[in-house]
Amino acid sequence: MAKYAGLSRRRFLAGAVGAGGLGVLVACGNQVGQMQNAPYATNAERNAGSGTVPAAVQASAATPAASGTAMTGMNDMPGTTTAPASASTAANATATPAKDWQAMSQMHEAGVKTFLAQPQTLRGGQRMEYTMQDGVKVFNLTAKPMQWEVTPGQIVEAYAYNGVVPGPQIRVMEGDSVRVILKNELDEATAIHYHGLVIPNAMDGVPFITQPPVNPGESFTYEFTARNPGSHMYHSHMNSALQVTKGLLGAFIIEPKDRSAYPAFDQEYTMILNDGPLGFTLNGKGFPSTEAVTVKQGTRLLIRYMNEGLMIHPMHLHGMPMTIIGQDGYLNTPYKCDTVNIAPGQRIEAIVECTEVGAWAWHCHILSHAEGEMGMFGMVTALIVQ
Ligand SMILES: [Cu+2]
Repeated sequence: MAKYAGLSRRRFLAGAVGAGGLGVLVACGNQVGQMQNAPYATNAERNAGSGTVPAAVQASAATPAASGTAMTGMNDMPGTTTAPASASTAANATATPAKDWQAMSQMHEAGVKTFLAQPQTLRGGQRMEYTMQDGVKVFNLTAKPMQWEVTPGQIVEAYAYNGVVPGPQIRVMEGDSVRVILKNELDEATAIHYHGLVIPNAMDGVPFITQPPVNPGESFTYEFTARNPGSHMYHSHMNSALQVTKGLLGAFIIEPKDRSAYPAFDQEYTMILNDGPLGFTLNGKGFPSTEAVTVKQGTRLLIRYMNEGLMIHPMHLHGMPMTIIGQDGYLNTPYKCDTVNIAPGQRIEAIVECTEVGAWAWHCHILSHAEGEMGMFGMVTALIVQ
């Protein structure tokens, strides 16, 4: 028990939230290069995007077998006691306590139990209310910093629209007149880009290309007609590698006027992927705070995947195939798969025939975004078919 003695999962995750920033992006985008100088030996650090590792965790990371596994993502070879070669490059590889596999299993179990109990937490992405003014649907968005709980006890500074990550979902009908009033309460300039929408150039939301930036304290009004149906997004287009990964994003769904060409579905779920200062998240939460999706057997579930992060995330659903029906709001020839790559900026629409009863794991299959020695984290949820 020495490795994890006195280290609860909650404390572990909370303690790892420190410097924040984009360290996690560098680490995961260029793991090999990073290993030499700054080994990312723990999952919580990846989850939190932190450059600071609690002392207790550093001690455990000094275990060559553990750090080697975490850094390279390779599985330990069964029956092998030799540390991976890469572990010898870890600066702190000194003592080699025996691996505490029971503690490892306990951490895995604790995470799953917390997830299945579905922690009470503020969630983003709810459908946004609007007001009708002279035939125009008016949406008000305020961009503001806030403290956001990513996993139980893990509080991170986020930038949020209307106090939630992701921002509230804007949903209109094809042909609707739309007005979005952005108020900037950040301490830096911002702007909103309507990603995927066919829109007048002046409304495209790119500072210095189509509009002046919206400075701190200022407002900006966007007005356009919702022309092309589909699963689109809205997000900042200013300092976006930071502003979007910190939370300035949301779904912008335009429903088609003519539904006859669109495949039938009973229930839908929008899943926005992100990576960065909040860690690896699904709808603004990391496992075990991610939202389980519960359906009745026989449901045809429409999934709207959207990637607002900086990395590709291949989302894998256990148990049942997904039928990919469209990308970026355009219907394509359907095809079946169980793992679908979602690149940054892409939206993928998939339908699942929920035929198989049970709790089915549903996660990014870049495993360093999903599971490590401390258990599952980040981009993991479940489809629960009842
Ligand atoms: Cu991923």
